[in-house]
Amino acid sequence: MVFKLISIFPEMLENILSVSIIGRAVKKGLLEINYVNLRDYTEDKHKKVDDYPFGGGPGMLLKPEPVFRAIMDNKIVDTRVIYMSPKGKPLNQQLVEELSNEKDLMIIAGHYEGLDQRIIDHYIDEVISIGDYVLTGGELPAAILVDAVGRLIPGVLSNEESGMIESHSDILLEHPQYTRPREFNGIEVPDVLLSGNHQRILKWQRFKSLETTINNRPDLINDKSDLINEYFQLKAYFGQDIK
Ligand code: 4G0
Repeated sequence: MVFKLISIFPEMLENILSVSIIGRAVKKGLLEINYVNLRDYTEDKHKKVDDYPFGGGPGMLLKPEPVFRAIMDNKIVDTRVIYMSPKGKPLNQQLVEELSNEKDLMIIAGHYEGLDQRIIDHYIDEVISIGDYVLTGGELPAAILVDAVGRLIPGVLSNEESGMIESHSDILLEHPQYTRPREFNGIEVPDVLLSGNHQRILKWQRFKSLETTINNRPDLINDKSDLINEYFQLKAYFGQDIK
């Protein structure tokens, strides 16, 4: 899979994406990431990329011509062109999975108040938001998209790491996990996990998944009365334990 990232700060993206799991995948040749500097597509001597909005208002916009040239110079027939903006459709694991089936993704990282609408309407396939907050630029959102999509490409995660594929696409959040030592700063690992009773461990993990989801993401569970009933049953069952 090839990613083409268009930005006025390509070094920022390269710094993030050349280390850790994605960096390793690039070195292995499983992914290719092309960093495109938008300023290379200006034609004036000041390399100007931004301008004031018609009609007034705060902030600046990216001028359309350099963005257009950068897109046209780097896109091939089946490139899917994505623009990161807080006004986009929310990114979720389902969209990430869909994008992981593409062979060529171009991601435009906007700045200032964004892009001229003519570029969005005519040359962008998809506007995507990583969440309901505003950042100083689209570079971090672009890096997040590359990470989320990249880790689904076969071979990118090791056998150990790929146990974690899906997790957020199913209904419940994951249960808490513990590793050695058994006692840390006087805090014990829950007894049930050391019991060797596999049935009981699975039951406790199910209880904790339900508890975490109800507390942190009630929207994932809303009007699923069967799950709420199951939670209270398990809470009563584990509640009578001596700690
Ligand atoms: C386009 C994406 C880009 C428009 C980009 C800002 C958050 C996200 C940018 C704006 C970004 C996100 C209208 C302020 C650059 N911030 N949530 N900043 N406006 O995905």
